[in-house]
Amino acid sequence: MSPHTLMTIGQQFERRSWAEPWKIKMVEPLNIISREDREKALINAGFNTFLLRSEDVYIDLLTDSGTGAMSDRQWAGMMLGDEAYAGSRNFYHLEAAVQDFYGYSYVVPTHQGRGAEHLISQAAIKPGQFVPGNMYFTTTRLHQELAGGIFVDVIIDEAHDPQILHPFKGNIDLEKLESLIKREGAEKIAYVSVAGTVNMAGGQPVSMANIKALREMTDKNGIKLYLDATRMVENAFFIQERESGYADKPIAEILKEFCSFTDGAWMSAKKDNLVNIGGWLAVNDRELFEELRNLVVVYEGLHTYGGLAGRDMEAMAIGIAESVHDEHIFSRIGQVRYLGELLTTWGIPIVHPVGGHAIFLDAKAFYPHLKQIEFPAQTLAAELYLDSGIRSMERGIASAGRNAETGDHNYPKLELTRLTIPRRVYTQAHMDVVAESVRAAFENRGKTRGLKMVYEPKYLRFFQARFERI
Ligand code: PLI
Repeated sequence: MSPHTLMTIGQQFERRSWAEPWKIKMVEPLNIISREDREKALINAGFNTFLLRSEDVYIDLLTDSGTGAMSDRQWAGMMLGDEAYAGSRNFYHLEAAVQDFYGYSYVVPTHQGRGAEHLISQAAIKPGQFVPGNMYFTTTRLHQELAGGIFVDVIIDEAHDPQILHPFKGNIDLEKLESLIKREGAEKIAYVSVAGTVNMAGGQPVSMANIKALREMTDKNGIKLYLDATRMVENAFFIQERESGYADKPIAEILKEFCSFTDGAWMSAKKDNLVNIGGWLAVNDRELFEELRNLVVVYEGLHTYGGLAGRDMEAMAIGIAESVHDEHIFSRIGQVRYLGELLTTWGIPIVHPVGGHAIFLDAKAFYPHLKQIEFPAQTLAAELYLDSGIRSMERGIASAGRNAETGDHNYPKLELTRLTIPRRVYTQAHMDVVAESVRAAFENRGKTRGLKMVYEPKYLRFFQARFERI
């Protein structure tokens, strides 16, 4: 990795320090309950942070999904909701924003990302086809499997190692993809599923060179290439920072260039697009669009609202435009990096390089005495909550679920606890508090016992599974 990639945001702006490009207009008080009450709340929640009540949480780093703060302009846009069943003017604003900033021709709104994943999976996968992707994401893979697809991980090997410093750890390994195409035949590949950034790898980006090469390979074989654009603006930041030729290009330009190499995208607008609810699906193929537009009325709502209120679509259209401001994305990733740098200074094992949306604690390195089946990452999430009321999320064996064919646990190489930073919500002082809590859990690590799973639902088990202390 070049030294350039390690520059702080402040250095990029050639000033000593940097600050958020906004000021706070409204505040929401935080609640902190006693350690004794946290112990009770954790037991009631079956040691699963998804089952905690938010009023029992102090700093909520469960997810960056739908937890961001909207701007005054977005809130003003909410008042302009056109709540017509059909043809809402806010839909046309959203459509224009996706076309302008992402460059796709046809847009279908959905209630959130998984609604869009459902539609594209149903429309583009025939049972028994393979869906190669750059590491799995929980809901994405499940919808691909429910449509009869077989997910194949073709991310570069470096992505599975928390310590390797590779500037684009989200890249697809072209040799792995080529050998899958050769082995199975191009007609057995539904499409290539590429996510920028890669959530489960630590928010790691894909390079422009990689997407260009992917486009060439898929074109040569007549295969479609679809993008999970959920955090693609953050991906564009890393291209600007790390890839030669992009340092002087605005984020908006990089985003559009990247998307131009793909045939379409699905979006959880709850992340990059700065809204509390919403999603969309966009493609360039008219025929596929007709099919998606027909499917959306079955599962989400009419094709001009897709399960959303008009006001939600207005906020999304405005959020899209705000999300590509260079200052916004610098400070967003800068805050994540600030937390990462603190933890690294204190010798706490995290995934490197620090990615776009979260710090991923390496729970295997944290608790070397725990076997993976003792749920080290789930344990660490529980310990952090106990220590300070901070809520994080398991991204390890519980999230990885079971093998669709054998029913065995999947044992991912990465066993991580995610501290996910909501956009425009917390200050650097909150990050200090979080870092100190992680340090306390780290100092206590030798005494920590693991967990056993005592309840396991069939789908996406990490959301609702229950655990007990061993
Ligand atoms: O939560 P949804 O249904 O709006 O979006 C699903 C989804 C799709 N792709 C990616 C990369 C995601 O990260 C994602 C949702 N992520 C969540 C909820 C998270 O906490 O990371």
